[in-house]
Order: sequence, then structure tokens, then C-alpha cells
Amino acid sequence: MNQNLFHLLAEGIVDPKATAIETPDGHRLSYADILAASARMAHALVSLGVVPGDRVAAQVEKSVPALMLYLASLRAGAVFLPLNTAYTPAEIAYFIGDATPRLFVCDPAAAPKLAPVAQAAGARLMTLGADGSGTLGEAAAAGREGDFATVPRGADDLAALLYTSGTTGRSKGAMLSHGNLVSNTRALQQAWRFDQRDVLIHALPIFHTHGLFVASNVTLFSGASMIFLPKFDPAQVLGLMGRASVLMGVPTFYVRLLAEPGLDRTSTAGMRLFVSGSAPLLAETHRAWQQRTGHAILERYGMTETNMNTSNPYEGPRVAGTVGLPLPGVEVKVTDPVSGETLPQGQIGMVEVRGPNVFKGYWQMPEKTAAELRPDGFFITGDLGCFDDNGYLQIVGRGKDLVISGGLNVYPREVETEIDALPGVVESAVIGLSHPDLGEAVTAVVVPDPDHPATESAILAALAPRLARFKLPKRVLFLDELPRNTMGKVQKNQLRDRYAGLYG
Ligand code: MCA
Ligand code: AMP
Repeated sequence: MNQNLFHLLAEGIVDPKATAIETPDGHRLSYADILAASARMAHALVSLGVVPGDRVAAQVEKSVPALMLYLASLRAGAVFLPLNTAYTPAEIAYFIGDATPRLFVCDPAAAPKLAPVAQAAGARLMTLGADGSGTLGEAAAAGREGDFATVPRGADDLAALLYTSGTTGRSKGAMLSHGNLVSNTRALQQAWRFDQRDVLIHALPIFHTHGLFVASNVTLFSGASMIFLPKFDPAQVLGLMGRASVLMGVPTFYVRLLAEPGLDRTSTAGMRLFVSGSAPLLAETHRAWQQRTGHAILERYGMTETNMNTSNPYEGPRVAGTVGLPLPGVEVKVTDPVSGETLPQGQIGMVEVRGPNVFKGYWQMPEKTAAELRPDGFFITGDLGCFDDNGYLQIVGRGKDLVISGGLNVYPREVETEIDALPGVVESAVIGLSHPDLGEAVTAVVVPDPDHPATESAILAALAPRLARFKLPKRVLFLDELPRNTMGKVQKNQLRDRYAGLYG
């Protein structure tokens, strides 16, 4: 049986005339329109030489054509590789050099600076604008064929490759299969009671798991519709709540919405569900939201490698500060980080997960895969947690050195490597400090060269062309030396304590 995610999605369409996507400019696409548009795009991919198993990489603005590119890649049996629009050409060079895609699709305006990057990786460069312009958009529009035989795929065949930075070394491509994505979509549909009456406010980017898989796949598999916004704007989102039913967001969405004076019980009365994930939701945000709107935000927990693992219940208490219960079909255990033995309930340890949601390993990195994915199928998440008396999981910290800023992951090692290479710097430590809007703010602590000390502005200016803007430190602080333990390891906890409160 064909286990291609798109085939299963299409097979489940009950009403082809129902609206699947609408955009703020009033444009509507029915499910029949999606079938036809993704078919035309899939024909264009095939005509460009894409064969099953090929990677199709894309750094494109969030738009309906961009979503069609994702669906078309699935239909053609290709492996879709979405890339954050904030990545610099230097960052893109690594991803496409590693993944060797057949095609690299970028925004028409970015083509001149990305052409050499595509060429170096041996990828054919195509362009796709948010309005459907560009060489790929034109190729799709030229094809009249509104039908395409979706390529048969098995559950274990790859559907997507999503890069996630490692604590050491370079980013790793997490290989996600059709079976991974479909099983998680179905688990979430069931857990969150999605059906064709739902209208999702889609304000997340579509280059990560949250916006691409959780939000889009769940909506489309349910026959529901989504209001597809190019980016998150709190006033616009609030204004749409009168005719929507669900919002999915990172905690920063909820913090910013709480600053909107119009957020109250009346403006949210038609909504049935607010979901938060990708970073910890502060219990105080959860409580403030409930007081203002009467709704309890449903917090869930996931990862690029595993899709979603746990969720607070739809019916039953949604407990602030917890990420809820394992989703159907997902096993979660808390283990001793050294021995790997399961710990008794209540004890803090490493969170490990197993299930049909767990990825197939890291692209061409068997040693990294072996280090994080146990032979019995449990994936070592790098998150520290414990189960409470009611079986709810709490994430209490991270065993991995990672900063999550506005729902986007920043690996300190990557930023430190760039800073350490700059003139006037002896060494650096990059930490996350509590930030009222972003949750955590990337902050650099630098030991300057006493003879020619680097300045904050010089460091930031030098990093800007190298790193995506969300990775740039919000502040650079200077110290004569970094605190170290007897083993010589930098004590980041001491730095976090010392500068706690920097951002208010
Ligand atoms: C933008 N900037 C940021 C961030 N976003 N800085 C730090 N952290 C960020 N997240 C910078 C920009 O570079 C710019 O800097 C300035 O802030 C304002 O940019 P702007 O575009 O206006 O920002 P924004 O539109 O207000 O964006 C903030 C945001 C956005 C809405 C929170 O970052 C966002 O949509 N985050 C969601 C990310 C997400 O989908 N995560 C899910 C990953 P300058 O002024 O210097 O140019 S999937 C995942 O984690 C797992 C699987 C899971 O469980 O879901
Ligand atoms: P990513 O690499 O983008 O897949 O980020 C996954 C990481 O985000 C997880 O390993 C957690 O550290 C974090 N995360 C996601 N959801 C939550 C949540 N609800 N609470 C705390 N941390 C979360």
C-alpha cells in the first residue's frame, strides 16, 4: 500500500470543494485546488530531473506556493529540506553541501548571491517568489496537467530532512520518514480533536517542524482550513480570532498577545484551542492567559528528531509548567544519564522517547545516530525531566548546551566558534539569559585581548554576515576571565547567575 504522506492526505479528502487555505488578501484554495496546484508543481520538479529519493532544498518566503513545493516534493517521492529564511549564504552552503539536493529553490531576489552556493553543491538553482513568480513558479504554471500520480512510498522512506544543530560540530540532518510524519499527524488530530470545522490561524514559519508538520499536516489531514499568514503579527492574529478556532504558537506569541489590550474573553470566545510548544511556556504566562481569556493554553513537547512526544490533555487538567502525557503510541521514560537505567517516578533524569514518531537517524552520520538513538529504538533527547504523581512530564532543564530564543534554537558552540576567531578576542562563552519576550536571549561573554580589545559593536558587525540574525547575541559582555571548574570547563551556570536580570 502506498504510504506516501500526500497519498494518504489526498485519500482522506471528503469534500474537495471545502476551503483548505485562505490568505489575508482574501485568496482561497479548496482541497481540489491544492491537488491541482501540487500536481503542477510536482510535474515541474520531475521535468527538472527530480527522481524519488532526491533532496529538494528550499529557502523561500512563507507562502502558498512554498507550501505547494513541500507537497509537490512529497508527491514526487523527493525528500523536502526546508531552510530558515534567516540563514546566511555561508550557513546555506553547509546545509546544501551536506545534503546534496538535486534542486535548491530560493527567493528570486536572493538568486544572485546564492547561485555560487548552489553551484558549489552541485545543485540546480530554481527560484520561487511568494507570489508564485520565479523560474520554478513559471515552470509549474506552464504545465497544464492538474493531475499527478503520487509516487508510491513505504512508511520508512524519507519524506523530509530537517537540520538541527548539534552540541558539538556541525548541524545534523534529521531524516524523517513518511511513517514518522503520518503517525504523528494522526496522534495529534486525535489528541487535539481536530475536524473539518476547524480554522487554524497559521502564523508560524514553515521551515520547522512546528509550522510545517504540526500545524499544516494536522490541518490538511483533518479537512480543516488554515488562515495562512506570512508572519506573526499579534494585532492581526487577535483580529482573526473571531472567525477561527485554533492557534498554535511558540511562547513568545502568547507573551506578545497578552500585551494586546483587546485580548479578553469576548475576543477569544469563538476559539476552542490554544497550543504552545517549541520552548518552555512560563507558568505565569499560562495563568495570565487563563485569567484574561478563560482558556487554558495546551502545552506540548516535541523535537525535530521525534515530532511531538507529549501533550497536555484536551479534556482533563492542563497543568502549567508541565508538557503533559505521552501521545498515543509514544513511549517516554526518564533515565539515569550515565547508566541509562529507568529512574523511579519523581526523579529527574534524561528524557528518552520511542515510537513511530522517532526519526530514522542523522543524514550520513552513523556515529552521531548511534550516540543518540539506542539499539532498542529509544532516542536520547538531551532534555532533563521528571514525571509527577499524575504521570505528567515536566521538562526541568537541558542536558545539552542550547539556547531557545523565540522558539528558535541557537547552539552556543556555533556562535562561540565565530566569536573566538575574531581579532581582539581571547575566548568567549555564549549563554541564554531569561528574556521577557524571547524566553531566552543569546548573550556572549567575551574575554578581550588586553592589548587590542574588541568592542561589542565590532563583534556584532563581524558576526552579522556569518550568522542568521536570530543567532546574534542581543548583548556582548566583557570579563577578564571565564569562570572554570577544576577540569577547566567553563561554568556557564555561574555566568547565568551573574548576569541574571540583564534583560529585566
Ligand atoms: C527574529 N529575531 C529574533 C527572533 N526572531 N531574535 C531572536 N530570536 C528570535 N526568535 C530578530 C530579527 O533577526 C530582527 O533582528 C528582530 O529580531 C526583529 O525581527 P522580526 O522579524 O520583526 O521578528 P519577529 O517577526 O517579531 O519574530 C519573532 C518570532 C519569530 C515571531 C518569535 O522568531 C517566530 O515566528 N518564531 C517561531 C519559531 C518556530 O516556529 N519555532 C519552532 C521550531 P534585527 O533587528 O537585528 O534585524 S520547531 C521546534 O522547536 C520543535 C520541533 C517543537 O517542539 O516545535
Ligand atoms: P528542535 O531542535 O527545534 O527540535 O527543538 C527541540 C527542543 O525544544 C527540545 O529538545 C526541548 O529542549 C525544546 N522544547 C520543545 N517544546 C518544549 C516545551 N513545551 N517545553 C520545554 N522545552 C521544549
